[in-house]
Formats: sequence, structure tokens, C-alpha cells
Amino acid sequence: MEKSKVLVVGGTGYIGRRMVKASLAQGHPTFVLQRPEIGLDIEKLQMLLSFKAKGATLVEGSFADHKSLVEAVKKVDVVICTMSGVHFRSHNILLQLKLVEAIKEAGNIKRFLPSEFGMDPARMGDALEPGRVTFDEKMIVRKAIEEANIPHTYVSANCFAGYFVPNLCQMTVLTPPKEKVCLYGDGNVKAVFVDEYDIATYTIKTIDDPRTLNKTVYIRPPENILSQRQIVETWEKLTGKKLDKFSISKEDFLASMEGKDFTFQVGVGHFYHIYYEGCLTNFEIGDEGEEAATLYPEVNYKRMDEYLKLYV
Ligand code: NDP
Ligand code: GO6
Repeated sequence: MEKSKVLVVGGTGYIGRRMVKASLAQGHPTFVLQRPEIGLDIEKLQMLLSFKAKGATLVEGSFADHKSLVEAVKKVDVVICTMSGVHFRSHNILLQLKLVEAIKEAGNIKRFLPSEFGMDPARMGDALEPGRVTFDEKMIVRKAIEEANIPHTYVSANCFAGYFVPNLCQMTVLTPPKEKVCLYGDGNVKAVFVDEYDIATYTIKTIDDPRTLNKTVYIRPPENILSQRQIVETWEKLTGKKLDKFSISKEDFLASMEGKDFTFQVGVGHFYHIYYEGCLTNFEIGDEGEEAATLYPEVNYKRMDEYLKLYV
């Protein structure tokens, strides 16, 4: 069967750009929304043009212009939205409700993948304030999708390696500490880390797969199910240097929210669920979910020692 036509909305974003590349790499006619609002953001425009040079089609459309979204959606079979949900970038998850309206009106879409790509928001009903907003908003979008009977797939991608691995799971930095590392509790809680390009590869593989229709796909590659202590040990092996380790209790970690700005508090909450509660690995993937590495064993996903090599 011929490859479905894909529209990426949010295509110049951190995960969005990788979705565009993976869609092209897997042979899908690939369309990327070009928003007039990018104005003088020359980096975004140049990135869009680089996609065009690689065979993508740019489609003008704005979230401020419903008709333009309907027209853009009518050109394709599958829509993938990678709308920003990160508080120190431009968090705009609820804007997707406009895209849901356009998809509903266009009526031609065979699969819609909303912007999720993290913890499963359906499992985060008890998440701490204020970080719970991330999940509450994603659930509002899911509700709109399901009420409109739009065929969908939700991708729970666990931790983007770039934000969680080279910093040895520390907050507010993206590079490794040189002398000492702070462990969350005993540092033995298992999390899941995935290379961002692999997330895009797996996502594109799901869009034409009947097994993932109206399902949540978890990306949980077995060798990337690791504890913080295992990440630290991997790093120490690569550098041949031991780090001083100290531990922060859950009480002290949560207390570190006091007096900090909203964005920091969101991060603390998210890190707490990941590294103290183990929210990414404390459940079996039942028959209402699928696991990507199992569905697509042909993907040679990047292991985290490989990912870390670049930072040595
Ligand atoms: P970015 O911050 O890179 O933003 C992605 C795109 O959102 C932008 O490129 C832009 O699209 C679009 N956008 C932002 N603001 C607006 C606006 N006002 N109007 C229209 N479009 C807008 O997103 P990320 O890649 O960081 O995050 C994407 C998803 O991944 C989110 O759901 C987030 O929660 C999740 N995530 C998960 C992580 C993990 O570790 N699991 C880590 C980081 C994010 P355009 O290209 O058209 O300009
Ligand atoms: C990533 C981050 C890194 C926050 C998710 C604060 C939604 C998810 C794993 O993207 O707040 O330093 O699941 O100081 O469902 C951010 C968020 C990571 C940035 C988490 C995310 C993960 C969002 C920080 C920091 C490295």
C-alpha cells in the first residue's frame, strides 16, 4: 500500500524537526506547516527551506486562521503535532484544540498524533502541582480528539535522552558534572531514556500500523530501562573517572521547590514522579497499550553509552 501523506505541525521544533526527517527517511510524502507568525525568525525559515530541499512540501497555515488549517489538513492522511509543552520554551499544548477543530471539519484524516511524547498523561492524575498542568492539558486535548471520533495514536516516549542523560539526571543543566553528582534517593529507581531521533523513527512507524490505531504506544527499549545510578556508572566507565555521589531525600528534593519560579517547580514535580515514584516503569503495558521496540524490532535504537560518547 502506498505510504500515507504526513503533515507535521510544529516541524521546526526540538522533536518536530526529527519527525520531519524520519517521515522523509521512511518515504512518506511529507508536508510541514509554515506559519506566517514566524516573521523574522530566520532560523525557522531556513530550517523549513532545508526540509523543502530534502523533498518536503511547505504548507502555509496559521493557528489564527481556521480555514488555513482545514486546507492544510485536507492535503494529507496523517497529522503529527509536536506543539511545545516545555515551560522554559513556549508551552502551548491547548492551542492544539484549534487543530482538532480543523481535523474534525476536514474529515479526511486517517490518524492524528497529538503532542505528547513524554509521561503518559492518563497515568498522571495524581501529579503534583504545578507540574500537573502538562498532563491536565494533554488530557483536555485527548478528550477533544475522542469526542470528535478522530482516529489517533498517543505516543508516550519517556525521557528524551538530551534532557535527562548527559547531565546525569541533574536539573537546570545539560552537560555532565565534573566532581560530584546528586542521586535521587538511592538512585536505583528505573526510568526510560530514548534518543530523540529514535522517538521520531518509532513514531513514524506507528502511523500506518493497524495495531496502534486508537492506542497508546510506549517507547520502552529494554536496554534503555536504566536507573540514575546506572547512568552515572556508564559515564564513569566512559571517562575513567569516579564522581563523588551524595543523595537527596524526596522530602528535601520537594522542599527545593520553595520560593522558586513556576518553571523550576514544574521541573521538580516531573523529576519527582520520574526518579522517586518511578512513574515510567511502575506499571505493565496492558493490552490497551503497545510497546514500540517490540512492535518494530528492526529499529536498532541508540543505547545510552553511545549517546554519552559525544559528551566525553
Ligand atoms: P518546542 O519547544 O521545540 O516547540 C515545538 C513547536 O511548537 C515550535 O517549533 C512551534 O512550531 C510550535 N509552537 C510553539 N508556540 C507556538 C504558538 N504560539 N503557535 C503555534 N505553534 C507554536 O517543543 P518540544 O519539542 O520541546 O516539545 C514537544 C512535545 O514533546 C511536548 O508535548 C513536550 O511536552 C514533549 N517533551 C517531552 C520531553 C521528554 O523528555 N519526554 C522533553 C521535551 C518535550 P513551528 O515549528 O511551526 O514554529
Ligand atoms: C521534559 C527538564 C529538564 C525540566 C516528560 C527542568 C513532559 C513529559 C518524561 O523538556 O519538565 O534540566 O516525560 O531543569 O511528559 C523538561 C520536561 C525537562 C524539559 C520535564 C518532559 C518530560 C516533559 C531540566 C529542568 C535538564
